[in-house]
Amino acid sequence: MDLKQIYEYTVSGNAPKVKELTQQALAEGVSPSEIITKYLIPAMAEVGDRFERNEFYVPELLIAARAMQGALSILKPLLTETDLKPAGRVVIGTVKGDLHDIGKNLVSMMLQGAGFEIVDLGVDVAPDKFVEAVKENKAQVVALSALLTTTMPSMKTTIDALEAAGLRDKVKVIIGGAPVTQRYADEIGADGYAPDANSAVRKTKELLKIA
Ligand code: B1M
Repeated sequence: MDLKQIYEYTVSGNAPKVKELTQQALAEGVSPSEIITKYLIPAMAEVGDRFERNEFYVPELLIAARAMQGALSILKPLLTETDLKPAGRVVIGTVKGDLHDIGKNLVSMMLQGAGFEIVDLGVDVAPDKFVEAVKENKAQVVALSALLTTTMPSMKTTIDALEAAGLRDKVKVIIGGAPVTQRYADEIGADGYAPDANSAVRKTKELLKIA
């Protein structure tokens, strides 16, 4: 099969076709992570570029995102199949005011795939919700995602809330999302920054000193 079609049908937002081709690719032995990193992620990047060039508008974004989510719903259980003891517990969420969740879901899935136990708080998560979840779940890592420059400050507010709750030295904070940079992570006192889902796994392992 021509795997590039997964990319093309994701860009054009044909959810049934993307699902069908994903299943076909799996049947032919293509790995779930290859489908995600080589076809689905680049397709959404292309959709983003077209949006920026005013070639795509919100409806096109939504149907492309839905096509990608459809494929991810098939791939997710396969990525998380592991008999290993969890490598650690990660609380993840998109920060307050921000509703973007595709990247966050990918990071979450990749971390699950790498053996981490995930507590996903969803989108628009207030700092006190992160604090509560860290306490309740005794998490080792908090992973914060933001896609809007206007919601990035909520990452700092969340770190401040962890500090105020006396939890800051008990959890590592990793941040990411399209507008986020290493420089911003340093500025707000996060422990780590990752530009994409794969490096989020690498960074989390590095922070927890897992080989
Ligand atoms: Co929005 N949006 N959006 N949007 N949207 C952006 C982010 C934008 C850059 C588009 C643009 O103008 N060029 C722009 C932000 C501008 C800015 O702040 N500088 C923008 C805007 C303005 C808005 C609205 C305000 C539009 C409006 O209503 N006027 C609105 C805001 C709503 C809100 O959140 N309150 C809005 C709404 C939406 C939709 C609902 C239509 C939809 C989201 C659907 C959903 O998420 N369920 C949407 C989309 C799809 C996008 C773009 C096109 C694509 C985002 C995406 O899913 N990318 C985006 C343009 C772009 O990014 N080029 C845009 C694919 C995804 C795989 O990548 O999320 O970057 P990404 O995640 C990557 C990495 O960043 C990283 O790993 C991921 C995988 O590699 N990563 C992490 C992410 N989180 C991480 C956490 C980590 C580590 C790595 O550690 C914890």
